[in-house]
Amino acid sequence: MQKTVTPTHCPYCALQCGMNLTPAPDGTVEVGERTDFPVNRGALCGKGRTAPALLSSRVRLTSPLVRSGDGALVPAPWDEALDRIADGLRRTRAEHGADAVGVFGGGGLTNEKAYGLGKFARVVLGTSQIDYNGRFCMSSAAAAGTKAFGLDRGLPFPLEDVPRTGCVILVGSNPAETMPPSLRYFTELKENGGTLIVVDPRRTRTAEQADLHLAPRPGTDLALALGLLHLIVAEGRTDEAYIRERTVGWEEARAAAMAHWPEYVERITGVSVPQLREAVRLFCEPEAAMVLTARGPEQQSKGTDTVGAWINLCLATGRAGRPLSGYGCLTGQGNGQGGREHGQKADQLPGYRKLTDPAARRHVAEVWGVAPDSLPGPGRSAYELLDALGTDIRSLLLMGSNPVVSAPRAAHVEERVRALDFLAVCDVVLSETAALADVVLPVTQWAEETGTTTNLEGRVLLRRRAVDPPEGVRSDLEVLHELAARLGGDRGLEKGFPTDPEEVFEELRRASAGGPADYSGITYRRLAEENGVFWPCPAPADGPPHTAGAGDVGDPEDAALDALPDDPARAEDPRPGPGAHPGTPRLFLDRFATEDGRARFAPVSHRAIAEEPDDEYPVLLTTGRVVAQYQSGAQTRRVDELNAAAPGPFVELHPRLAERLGAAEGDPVAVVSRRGRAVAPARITTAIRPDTVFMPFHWAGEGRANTLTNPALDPTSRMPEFKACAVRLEAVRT
Ligand SMILES: Nc1nc2c(c(=O)[nH]1)N[C@H]1C(S)=C(S)[C@@H](COP(=O)(O)OP(=O)(O)OC[C@H]3O[C@@H](n4cnc5c(=O)[nH]c(N)nc54)[C@H](O)[C@@H]3O)O[C@H]1N2
Ligand SMILES: Nc1nc2c(c(=O)[nH]1)N[C@H]1C(S)=C(S)[C@@H](COP(=O)(O)OP(=O)(O)OC[C@H]3O[C@@H](n4cnc5c(=O)[nH]c(N)nc54)[C@H](O)[C@@H]3O)O[C@H]1N2
Ligand code: SF4
Ligand SMILES: [Mo]
Repeated sequence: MQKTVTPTHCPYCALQCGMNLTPAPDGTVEVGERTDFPVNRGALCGKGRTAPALLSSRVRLTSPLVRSGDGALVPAPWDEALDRIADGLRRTRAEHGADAVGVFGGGGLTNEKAYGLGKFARVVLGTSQIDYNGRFCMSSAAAAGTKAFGLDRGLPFPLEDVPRTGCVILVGSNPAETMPPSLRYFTELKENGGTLIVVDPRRTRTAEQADLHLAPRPGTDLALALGLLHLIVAEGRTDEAYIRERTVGWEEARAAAMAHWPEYVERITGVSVPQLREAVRLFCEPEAAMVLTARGPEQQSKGTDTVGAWINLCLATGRAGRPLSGYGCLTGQGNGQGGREHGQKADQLPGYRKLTDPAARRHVAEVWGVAPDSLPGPGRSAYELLDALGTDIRSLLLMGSNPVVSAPRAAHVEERVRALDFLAVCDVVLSETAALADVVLPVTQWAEETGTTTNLEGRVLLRRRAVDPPEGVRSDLEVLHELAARLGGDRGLEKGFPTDPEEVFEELRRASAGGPADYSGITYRRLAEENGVFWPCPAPADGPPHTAGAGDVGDPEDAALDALPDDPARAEDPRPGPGAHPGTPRLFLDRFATEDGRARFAPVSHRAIAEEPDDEYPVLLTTGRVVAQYQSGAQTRRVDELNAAAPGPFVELHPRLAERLGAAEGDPVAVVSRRGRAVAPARITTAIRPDTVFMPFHWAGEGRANTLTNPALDPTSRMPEFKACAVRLEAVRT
């Protein structure tokens, strides 16, 4: 029997590693190395390697479930489940108005799904109340990047540039656990003579690789960046010509930095002045350097200002919009980048357009065949939306998130979810949030459907269907189609919700045309042949084939993937003409995307975290991830091999804290904040600051880290303060 090998991409994180999938006769699916994809060149982490376990009907939903009279979730036919959802949403709209219906999406959804969900909310439901879990992810970096550069794309250059720069400062990022195959870019950097600085309150596996590890107190990265800028000015290491020609706002930013004396910064952050000086030397000596941030500095109630301060370092030293230099954010979810571009965000229309921009409304309304005035305005951000459940928002349609585990102040969020009049969840598995729903719809996932994602580099990719879905499940696109048919009355709205992903992508291309994230020159066929295309990529008719800032297209070896004969992506799509835009691997080389082409310094000063420790809650809690579990754990907690590697929650703490508590390794420890109490075994290590404890957030139940976290929001990005809150520790007598 001939085996069908399908080249596709991992379901999990934003690296979107390439992999080959081969169905075996016994119904299982083999994962093979796909070396032609340049980002991971075949390497996979344990999550990617074991991802086919999720395809097994042993762990997933294969029938719709509805809440029966006695309160249990019971299997039901699709038509009944869809009718119930339509009835639930319709009733809320009739009784409380369109804005009483909420929609919550996810950054793991493909571009087609994210686009469809945003359109469904605005066109079919007519609600402004839509947001998604990406708000909890990279929204502070997105806000700061837009302010500084006029455009937000996670990395403005491909990862292949990293090993060729002189120094990388990795701020609050732990790729050794969160994107293991990307670690080679940093080891190659060091092999090439470059240096790596890691900023993390914990000596992580990533920090162990660093030439210099700075371990600030959680929530003080803003002061740290200001202190470094102070030293850069004091040591005369600024690039005055660059500042003059390519930036605006230096005087104010400089004055703010000069008010942050190194000794003052040492007191706030705990990072010593000699270490600050060493960081400045390593960053400034080479020709080129980069700053990359992830969730550490971003998930703070001042995340936008904090990222702005790190961007200031790049601007003051001429390290942005130049070859092998720049600021980038390491996006998190599989489609964390694309998911934030096509309209599931509260204030956004497809193509990264603003919902408040009249021209954008006209353009998108025309593609959708509706009147611009019929489009609602911006709605609430993710946490604010969840907080309004059961009061202003009475019904919710949720696709691609598990907020009762992953949202801050999770016990409150769970209570708000329970207070809803009606909840519908589309998921692959019965997540903790799905278990609270009135109707659960079982949907197809990555390897069972074709769709596009956009990885952390801004590279749009084709994820191909490799296996048939089990009987009983339908795709998210089919769900939107069916609900549009039921809720659109005689308006024939279901036609606006095609179930074929390529047809949706064709519409997305038109909706994004001319927007900041322009996909109009990208086709499924190009994605298959070129192994991904970097946006912006306008269609030839929309402008000159090469826009300003377009860099080279990358390694010729990386291109031309042999698509398979039965590949749906090889449909009748015409080949891109000779004038086709090559895509934009590198942004800002000639000019930034602001009106005058110059970057903006952020005028920022240090401020405290929203909840400083005090006598009652004297310790800082920070949260994050471990390598073998993913996010709320809804998927990875269902994979045996991953559970064996990371079986449950824990509290990482310093021996000094443990001693004061009288706790030994493995003893249960209660962590108590103003929001609640969680209990998990102690993991004692000198790798963490003595004033800080760390908990991963992958588990529900007693060890749920988000029972404790503080929903204080960043004023611009509306990001909650996942990375710092005040707690006290209690020994648990067993
Ligand atoms: N295994 C695994 N991989 C994943 C995911 C997963 O859940 N599991 N999720 C994916 C997603 S959606 C995302 S967003 C990424 C996240 O990827 P990362 O940002 O790398 O992950 P985190 O563990 O949340 O945070 C990174 C580091 O920030 C540190 N930190 C905590 N507080 C602070 C602080 O105040 N300042 C600084 N500078 N650092 C601080 C933590 O100690 C941690 O080591 O990972 C992606 N990859
Ligand atoms: N304390 C703390 N909390 C955090 C963070 C932190 O660092 N600390 N990080 C935050 C970050 S960065 C993120 S991104 C969030 C993520 O947290 P969540 O939004 O909860 O993310 P997931 O656990 O990935 O949930 C995705 C859900 O969608 C389902 N799913 C997968 N594919 C599909 C699909 O194609 N269609 C549908 N309908 N469903 C699908 C999965 O089974 C799963 O139930 O957590 C945030 N919460
Ligand atoms: S690093 Fe991310 S994309 Fe790559 S295999 Fe692991 S989870 Fe999948
Ligand atoms: Mo994320």
